[in-house]
Amino acid sequence: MLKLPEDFIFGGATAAYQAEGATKEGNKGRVAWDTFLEEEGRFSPDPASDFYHQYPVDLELSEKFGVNGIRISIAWSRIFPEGYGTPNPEGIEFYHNLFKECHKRNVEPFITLHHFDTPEVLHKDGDFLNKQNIEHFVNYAEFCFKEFKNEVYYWITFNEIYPVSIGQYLTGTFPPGIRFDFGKVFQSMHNMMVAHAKALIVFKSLNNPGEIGIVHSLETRYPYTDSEEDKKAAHLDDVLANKFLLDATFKGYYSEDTMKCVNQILAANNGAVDIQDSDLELFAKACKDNDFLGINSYQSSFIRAYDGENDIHHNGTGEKGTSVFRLKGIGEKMFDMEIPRTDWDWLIYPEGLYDMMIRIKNDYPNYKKIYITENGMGYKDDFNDGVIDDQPRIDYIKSHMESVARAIEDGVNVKGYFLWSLMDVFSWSNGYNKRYGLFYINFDTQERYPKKSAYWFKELAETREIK
Ligand code: BGP
Repeated sequence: MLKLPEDFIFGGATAAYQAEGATKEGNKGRVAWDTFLEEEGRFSPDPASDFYHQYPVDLELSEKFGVNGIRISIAWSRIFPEGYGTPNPEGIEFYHNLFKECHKRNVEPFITLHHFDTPEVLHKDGDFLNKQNIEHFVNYAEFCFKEFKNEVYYWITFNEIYPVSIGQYLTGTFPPGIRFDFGKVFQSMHNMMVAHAKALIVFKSLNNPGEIGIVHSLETRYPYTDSEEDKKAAHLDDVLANKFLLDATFKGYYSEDTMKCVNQILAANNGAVDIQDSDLELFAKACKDNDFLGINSYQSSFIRAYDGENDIHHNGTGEKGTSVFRLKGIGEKMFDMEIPRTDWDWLIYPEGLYDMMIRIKNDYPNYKKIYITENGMGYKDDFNDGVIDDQPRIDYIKSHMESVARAIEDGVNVKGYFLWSLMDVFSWSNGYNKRYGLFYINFDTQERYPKKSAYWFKELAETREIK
């Protein structure tokens, strides 16, 4: 039986916009998502999990169920409603109280500065395509490093740069809803990496106690068959989703192979990216100072060669078999395979997580340590008189935990695992029926109920044995 190390973090993950609700309280500024969701008319970000008011309940439950770490993000627009300028005392006080409660419950907070929710004023002005917004982000980060230095030890600059950029400019599922603009995808990823490097340099210059890292969505791409065409397609998709960002983070430059693939993708899609020498100087300086890498991983992809036009259908309803993801000049994601998948067509393949950790150790040996900062299973939970039997989720977590334990045995320095999500939360493009939590939420009453997985997780955290 596999066992996890003694100092391992058994965490739960959340994000401000998906958990807090209260989008109009406490002088919070608007974010682009507010308008986007209003216009779409499918779901509302209120009440979400009402974490803004319920956090003492969630932290008490965390302590009771062995959860000793929590990922929380600060809503930038609670601190600076317009993105910059005068800070908002109510927002600051809210986070002081929240972090205090974490410590009271012995739940270590890991704090993300940007989890998809740029203030609307800055978002309208180009979000991270506009270099001025890099400076606003770095100022906001510096403010938080100083203000919360006694309560926060672990800092994360960005959550998932790749999904932000493709959501905004490729699939159109995130505001501003633009599709198939590869130039903007690469530019926004690059500029966010510049913002990360700058924030990291500022953090180190303050000499605060603490650690800083970044969370990337890192999911392994495999060729659908052994053919050279499929291998090439999988490699191009890997560069787009993984290698471009990993090179910037840990090498401090984009390798020759990475740039060759980027240019090929851009040429096929009439796009361009502007990378300045001064940006690369920042990367070179910052790449040695990442204290940890956060890996978010839910699925793996199998890619087949494809020579048609861009074509995407986002399965945001949980209607199995409706996903389409074909990219011009790259390849096509295959869904209908002999591998189990969720109702949202996410392929359940824990080997992909193992392979990614081994790859980091081999290709980016200066990575220091890894936290699995998100992993979990979206599932339509059944609620039967307060009993929620989510055995498929337990099987999912167990198999991924086994990948983590095996990677540790094979020499990868993994220090913790954060389940997405601690309690049920609002899902950006899937609403409220895609549940992930250890704790079920009745979104009408905001009552919490531990699922079967919560009891399983508690035993895991107590024994550290994966059974
Ligand atoms: C990650 C995000 C989370 C969360 C999760 C599940 O990409 O960091 O915020 O939403 O995915 O995704 P979804 O809600 O789309 O199922």
